[in-house]
Amino acid sequence: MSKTETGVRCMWMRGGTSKGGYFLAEDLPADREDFLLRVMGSPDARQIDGMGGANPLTSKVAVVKKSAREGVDVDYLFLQVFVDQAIVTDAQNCGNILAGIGPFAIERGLVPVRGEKTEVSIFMENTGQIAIATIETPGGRVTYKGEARIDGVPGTSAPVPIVFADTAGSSCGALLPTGNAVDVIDGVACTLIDNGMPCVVMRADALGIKGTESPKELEVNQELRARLEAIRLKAGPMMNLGDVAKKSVPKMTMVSAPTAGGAVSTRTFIPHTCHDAIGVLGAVSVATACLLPSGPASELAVIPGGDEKLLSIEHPTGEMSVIATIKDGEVDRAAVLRTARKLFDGRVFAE
Ligand code: NQM
Repeated sequence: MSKTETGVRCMWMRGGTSKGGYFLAEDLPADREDFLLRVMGSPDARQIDGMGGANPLTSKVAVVKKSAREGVDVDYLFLQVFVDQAIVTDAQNCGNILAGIGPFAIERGLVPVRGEKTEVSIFMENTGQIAIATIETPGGRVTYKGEARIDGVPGTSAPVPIVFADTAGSSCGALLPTGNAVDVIDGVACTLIDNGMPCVVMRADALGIKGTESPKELEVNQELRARLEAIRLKAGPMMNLGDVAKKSVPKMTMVSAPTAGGAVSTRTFIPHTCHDAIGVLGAVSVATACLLPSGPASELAVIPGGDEKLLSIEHPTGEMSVIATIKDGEVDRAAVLRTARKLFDGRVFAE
């Protein structure tokens, strides 16, 4: 019997504000793409015949294996399964699904418990960088229970702090792939930036919106969507990403002045659905744009003093705190707090 018939071992997890299927690389069948489309129920706007939740944030996959790299525990490949198109892409990373990798790796026996807390070093295959996640492992077992709260998720869970270093130019080759803090595309001043996630950062008012609208309001604004997509298709090649028509990057973030005491307010298309919050590495990239000497984000941002800056990136359902450490005038490392939860462990079928 084939793996599609016998089912494939899989853990379904919430990672940060995303949700998806976590697989060991060795468990996946050879026709990975067809299999994952079938598992999620894509292409179909409702994903009615699969596990996907009819939103890019709930149609995600993590593929994990023990790492052969010196000093690294596991390799993590992120796959975005499009909802309404037959596309499975590794062209982006995901810092939310990343939050579940440590617990998953410990539960599957890839990483031993190292004390009351277990540090897991994760090589992110999509972009070639390392993240360090700290997992709560009291009494020798992963716990998902705890008091940490993140916006966009009800209730509290065990904290999963994650530290990133060397994320600049993860997909674009340089933090500022055009060498400029500002490029003008279709008359709109844009910062084309990649500190872990390729993003186009623009002022909301340059696109005729206030920046405080709800994602639903923005999603029905056809004129805005058309302008954003036209800018995105031009920005892709400028960011060394090539033709991005069928890619989920760059993300399109519109910034406005903070309204809740944070550093800046954001609304982000990822890239065709408006995010209810903001991606993790998207937030790190936008926080970095706030710290540039010029550009749409830095001219609006309220920046705290010191070399360890807590930047609260406001989004439609709250905020994401990014702690940016500055060295020689540039962002050297970034840290975020996430949580994760095991939802289901079993076999998934794709017959
Ligand atoms: O930017 C959404 C998410 C993400 C990706 C997206 C992410 C990140 O919220 O690191 O986490 O931008 O596709 O899960």
